[in-house]
Amino acid sequence: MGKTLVYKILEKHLVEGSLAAGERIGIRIDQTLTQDATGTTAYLLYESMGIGTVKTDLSVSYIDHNMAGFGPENHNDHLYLQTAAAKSGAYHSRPGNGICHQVHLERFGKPGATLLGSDSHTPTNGGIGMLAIGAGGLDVAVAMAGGPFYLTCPKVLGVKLTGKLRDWVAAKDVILKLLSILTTKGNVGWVAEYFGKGAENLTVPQRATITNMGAELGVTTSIFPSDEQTCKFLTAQKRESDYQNLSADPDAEYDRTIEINLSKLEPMAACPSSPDNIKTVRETAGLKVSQVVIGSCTNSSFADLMMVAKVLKGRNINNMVELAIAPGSKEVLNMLAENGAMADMISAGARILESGCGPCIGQGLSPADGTVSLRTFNRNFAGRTGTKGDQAYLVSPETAIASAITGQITDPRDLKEISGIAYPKIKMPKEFIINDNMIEKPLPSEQAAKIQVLRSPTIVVPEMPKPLPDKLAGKVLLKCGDKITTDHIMPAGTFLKLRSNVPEYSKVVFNCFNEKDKPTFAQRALELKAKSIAGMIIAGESYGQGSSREHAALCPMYLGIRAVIAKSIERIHKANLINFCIVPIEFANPADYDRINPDDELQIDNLLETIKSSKTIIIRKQDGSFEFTGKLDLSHRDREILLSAGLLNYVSKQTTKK
Ligand code: MIC
Ligand code: SF4
Repeated sequence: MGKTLVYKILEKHLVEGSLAAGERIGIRIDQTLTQDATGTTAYLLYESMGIGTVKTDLSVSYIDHNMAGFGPENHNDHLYLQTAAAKSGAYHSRPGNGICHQVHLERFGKPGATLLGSDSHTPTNGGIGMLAIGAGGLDVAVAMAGGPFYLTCPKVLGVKLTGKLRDWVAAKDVILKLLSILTTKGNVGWVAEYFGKGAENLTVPQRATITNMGAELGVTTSIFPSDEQTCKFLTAQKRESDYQNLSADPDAEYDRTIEINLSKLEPMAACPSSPDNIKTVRETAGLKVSQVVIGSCTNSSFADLMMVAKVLKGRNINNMVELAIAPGSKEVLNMLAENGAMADMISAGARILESGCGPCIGQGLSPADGTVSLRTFNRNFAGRTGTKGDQAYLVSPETAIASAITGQITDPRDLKEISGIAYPKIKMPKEFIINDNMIEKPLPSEQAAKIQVLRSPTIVVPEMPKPLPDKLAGKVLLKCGDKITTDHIMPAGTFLKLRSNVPEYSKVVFNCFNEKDKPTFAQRALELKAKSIAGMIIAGESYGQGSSREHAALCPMYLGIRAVIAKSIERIHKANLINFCIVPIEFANPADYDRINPDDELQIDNLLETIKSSKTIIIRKQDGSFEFTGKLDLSHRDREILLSAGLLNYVSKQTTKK
């Protein structure tokens, strides 16, 4: 039987375990990326390992999330990361240089290599044929130190693309279509591998839009073959030497195959408030729009923004719409500035934002109350825009710009009829303007060793977990429903700047569930912690969806949370819980969820022995009224990490042993 591309790359990088779906495996990581919102903890933890120079082929520290600079925190983080990266022999992409995934695709992504990034959209680089995986910062720090990355050997979903996208139908519509089929839950343990004639027709940035939003499916990663398109892109980036031809064997067998005919697709929209709440744009057409934001790591490439500029040229945006555009990288911004496209956007009334995450992570541009905001982003979780009760729709740049002109959700295929606008075909440039002056290169080691790391008091080394007790007496601090995202657990927006200060940031854990004039989740948790009672969380399906932010484990750990009992837990979040010594338990019988209430006092006996060897765990109510069974779906290594009081302790134990 022929091999899938995923398995070919895994095989080349395997350092532990055997390549069979469901087995726990360890793989060598060639490249890592961190961004500032997860990077400060990653580098603090990396520093505490005392490794010195990174052991990967290359590691890049990016600044793209926390850039607004209200107060000194952001700039403090930037200086810390720049000096910590220099000291560690890593590259550093300075603020303004662009969004990590876009810049990585342009300047570093390499077909056939592995990339581990402390951001859930790291699979964007699957668009260039990398095996690119998102993880918590601590896992990335371990990879920087030369440690393998451990994962469940995935099942491979073959996505066969046939046909060709029609005018005004975009790569975004492909992934929104797939989200309508697969939804955001139930895809843990899978990788999506794209192939077929339809895939050949897509450019690397189009492919990257698709692999980017694989994160919303919850798959481990997504990947495209490396072919002529990849070669063209790398050549235009003056990196043709990084090219190699890679694809699945013609007789490769997939665990499941889905076929999408690109010729039959139409513009789609993810409606509030989940990326899988999909309708066709036609179905939502006519809804009044007040804000349109184009950008994010999903849709801010040169071709995306050139198309937008061409539509805007010589026109005005609707007078009731605010249009903001954030180019994905300095490279894109430079190209648009040089060829005049930027002037066309500005003249039409667009507000140009700097190259960074910006509104995608709630850093400004929150929409007005009760209004519709159209975004080319990848996430529209409730409140992520910074407005309570927001109505954010996720669409392609084509749909976004059509709607910015008409003032209502508009199928871009209707633009010709409405405004006489013909589809602007955009050709990929033969050469991009390359200027890496905002990327600091690693220094020779003697110079690196002399760097003084600048760490201001707003950057606090996080406390590490205490060992688990053998008898865990706890209380249910929160019972929540299905699809609780890491944005629910650890809000970003105005709180994002607290990322480097766990005691401060912890005050807003589960902030969306806090009620006015009542003690907050954090206050209740700390009260229990003071009495040495463990906090516990009960949740429904797909707990911890969304981002890789390990603060969604680190901050609850700081507040004394020791167990999460859920119907199911998403991959990255589950790993983060284990890394910070919170026991992830899944209900053996999901109906037991209904029998537990907030404030119930629960107890687990023989916890340590159970973690050591058992696949199930008994949890009982302390009043003796009821007991139920949980599943412990953990690898041997996961168990060791929990028993060692977290990943950092585990790693230092391993190093001492050696
Ligand atoms: C996101 O899109 O939610 C983020 C912000 O990029 C996160 C990382 C973070 O929370 O810092 C992600 O996707 O992992
Ligand atoms: Fe940044 Fe948004 Fe992409 Fe996250 S999803 S990396 S916040 S642009």
